[in-house]
Amino acid sequence: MRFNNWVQILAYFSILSMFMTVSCEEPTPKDLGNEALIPKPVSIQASGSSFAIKKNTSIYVKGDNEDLLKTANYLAEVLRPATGFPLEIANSDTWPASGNIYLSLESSDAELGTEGYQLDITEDLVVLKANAASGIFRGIQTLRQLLPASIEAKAKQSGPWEIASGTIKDYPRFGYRGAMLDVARHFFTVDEVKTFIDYIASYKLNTLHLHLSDDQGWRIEIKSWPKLAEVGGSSEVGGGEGGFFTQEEYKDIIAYAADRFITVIPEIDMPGHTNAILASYPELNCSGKKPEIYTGIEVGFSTLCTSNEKTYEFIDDVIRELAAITPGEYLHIGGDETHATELKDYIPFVNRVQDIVHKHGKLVMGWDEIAQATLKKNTIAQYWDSKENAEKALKQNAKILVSPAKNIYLDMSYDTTSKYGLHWAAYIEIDSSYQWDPEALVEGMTAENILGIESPLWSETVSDMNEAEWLIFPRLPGHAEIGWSPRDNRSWDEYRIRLGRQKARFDVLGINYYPSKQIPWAE
Ligand code: NGO
Repeated sequence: MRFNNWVQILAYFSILSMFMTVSCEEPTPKDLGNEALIPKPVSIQASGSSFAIKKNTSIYVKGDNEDLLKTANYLAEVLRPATGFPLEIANSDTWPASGNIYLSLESSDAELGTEGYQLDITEDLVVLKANAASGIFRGIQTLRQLLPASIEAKAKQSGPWEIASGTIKDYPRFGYRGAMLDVARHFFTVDEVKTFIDYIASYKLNTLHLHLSDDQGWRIEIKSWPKLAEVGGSSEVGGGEGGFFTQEEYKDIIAYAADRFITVIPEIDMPGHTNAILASYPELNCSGKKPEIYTGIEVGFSTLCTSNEKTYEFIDDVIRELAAITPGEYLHIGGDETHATELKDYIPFVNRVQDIVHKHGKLVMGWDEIAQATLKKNTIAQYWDSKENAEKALKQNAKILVSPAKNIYLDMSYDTTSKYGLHWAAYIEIDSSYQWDPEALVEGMTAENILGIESPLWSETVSDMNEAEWLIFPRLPGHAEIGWSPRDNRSWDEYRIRLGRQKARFDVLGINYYPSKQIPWAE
């Protein structure tokens, strides 16, 4: 190109700069198919462009469904800190103008069920549709992961806040996707439990199992047996001060979880794992003697006195109070490792406790040992160790919650150098925590009789959430994918890259994750 004078040169550059300004307004091309989403959605169709959240973007909600409005508020709260935008919420029965986000419960797609969603992202709009607010909530987690990791920051960041365009249709493989937190071996505060809830919510889990009692501590206020909290709550592994949740605090945890479409299942472990109960009420011990408070990590040495009627009065009171403050349908009765209870006493005990739980309007869940008893209708056996027990449960037509220790226990160390964790079941590196399938573990245990999967975090070796994070991350995202994504869509070689790209998110959230050498962590 030749310019004959300065006027021509100026004209050329001013036209060029005008063009460049306009092209900056053009949507950035982006590939939805290349986003590092975990769990991996059922189907993704990329359309090569993007939507940008800007300062005047609003969140429109169709209809006046209260739960839907809650999800809109949740989304706004997720987006406001980092964007610094107001993200107002408005009601609209028609599609909003360009530049906005639209949440609607009019999906008319039965395949999505109650937790599935469809996300349609164009240059103009983000439309998130589902059959229920729980589906919208799960879809919001996808939207979060489609934004830059800095969206997770608590203070304003520079953006831009672009989301790759296309369509995602997504729904879970299993209806139950849970995690368990052992607040008994070490006590975790309400805020720490809420942090855990936020972590599991971000990977689309829907159940929090709280292990509320064990030899080392009792963690829930029971008004009719006050010494449980006073005495039983005063200890933990290693001799720390322990703690317990008041019933009000417990309700607060439940409400926080419910806002994230997560159900809480409380566990009172019995007849074993009961030293803290016996130290609070020695009359429940067959010897009548008060045992020493226990702060070690052995298992299988304690038992409630199964032949004493007082034991069943005690259980009735505890279950009654707990059922009254627990909206979910299940109560977990433990039942594991009862080496101090004879089988002839254990079986009638489990049968009777199931009746007590039913009397108070709840269904029963228990560790796989309970399958040695007669499982009542709808009782769930949680398979953690014994295939034989899982088979016994299947023979009784019970459903199984899949939590095999050697695959999914979050408290297993990664390798011999791990600073936290136990290794009685296995060392579980990221590859082995991801490369297994719930339907390939026990003969006859298939999708029809699997309730879902759950990742237990036992807390013998971790005393607060920061330490726990090192065991949770980065294994939990892989478990979430096993529970949510179609089996045939999963491959370790591809997953490890996606996981590596979550690093920026872990960093922004300040998560103390284990930087496994198996993962290509993306800078
Ligand atoms: C076992 C045991 C727990 C331990 C855990 C440690 C079950 C169901 N009972 O799992 O008491 O804390 O292992 O990994």
